[in-house]
Amino acid sequence: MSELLQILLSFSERAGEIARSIRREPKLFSLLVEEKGETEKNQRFTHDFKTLADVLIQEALRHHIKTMIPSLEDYVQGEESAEFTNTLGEKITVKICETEKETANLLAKVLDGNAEAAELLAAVVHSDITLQLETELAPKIPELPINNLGIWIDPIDSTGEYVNGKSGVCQGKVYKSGLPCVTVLIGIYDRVSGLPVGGVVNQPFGVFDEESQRWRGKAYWGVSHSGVNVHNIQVSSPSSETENKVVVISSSEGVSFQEMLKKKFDVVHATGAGYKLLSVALGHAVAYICSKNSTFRWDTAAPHGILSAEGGGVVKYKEILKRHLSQEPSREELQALQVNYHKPNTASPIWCNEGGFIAYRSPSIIPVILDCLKDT
Ligand code: 2IP
Ligand code: CA
Repeated sequence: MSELLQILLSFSERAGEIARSIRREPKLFSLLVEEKGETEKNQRFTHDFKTLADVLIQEALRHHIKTMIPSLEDYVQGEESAEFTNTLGEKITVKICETEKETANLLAKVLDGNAEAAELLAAVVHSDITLQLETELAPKIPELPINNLGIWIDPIDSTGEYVNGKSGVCQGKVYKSGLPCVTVLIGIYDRVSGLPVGGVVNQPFGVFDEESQRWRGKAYWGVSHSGVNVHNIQVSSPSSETENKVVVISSSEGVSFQEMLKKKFDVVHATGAGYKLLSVALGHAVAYICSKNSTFRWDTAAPHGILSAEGGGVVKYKEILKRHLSQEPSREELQALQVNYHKPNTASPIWCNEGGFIAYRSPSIIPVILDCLKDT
């Protein structure tokens, strides 16, 4: 049983609850959204949003790790900067304080003195929400070497869908957009090899409960360490790899790339890098292909950990294309092409997934994809 995984799983649920409670109160929600600073802007978005929920979740994890596993504190990296500007133009560094009261006072500054909202948020951040690992799986999880590990967090992936708040549109089993595409991503990697060791993906808006008229979360995890793979994913149909022809991609991919894939696959545009990776892990799609520099290590680390535990992975797209492989690559070949999490790129943006990637559950799909794309 891994104490770290238990801590991160519980934390992901707390993060999900922070995300849900902010959305539940529309007045609070509108207060919390501010436009991202120019320098932080994602290449493709004209309007990208940083929410206080994002920053709060990230800093709450940092605080939590510091308390529970102090030796890991310096190895938690995330997407967001902790700086938040309120409507008075004051820059405030969001952090979780020792007491709920102190956190509420700090948040009140961010919220232009709205004490009620600040108290509500501080209460969720300091609440003790837990989510237990499945009792039948917990004993199978290997102990992880804490001193060699690093953590990547994307507190809220698919911020656009989080802000829009629509319930979502499905194509087959894949949501193309909407709140189910929002994920909290916490990935664990080995600081020496850079390879994923495990991950937790929490979908704060996984299911809408008609009776309570509230969203409930879903949490997925996987661990792959020293030859032991454990995960809580239940793939509905084991033969889906051959029947399923769905490949998920970003709507920002070029037309000719999409046309090539359509020769062999049903191409579905879905929002959220984390969600597309989760769709592959769940067997709702056979692969997620990203041909550009449009994602970051914090987007892929957590689901990469789950895919590894399932025997799949996330390989570098441009590099695998260059290999002209006509057969299923060997385990070693695939291992050498996995996206890593410890080395920044030499050019900016330093943590983007340079050259794109292919995420898969089953290595047998790789030659089929490469055959489709051989003329790119
Ligand atoms: C985004 C988000 C976008 C994704 C982009 C990510 O992260 O996942 O949806 O674009 O690559 O960086 P697309 O949906 O077109 O794949 P965030 O929402 O955290 O900025
Ligand atoms: Ca993201």
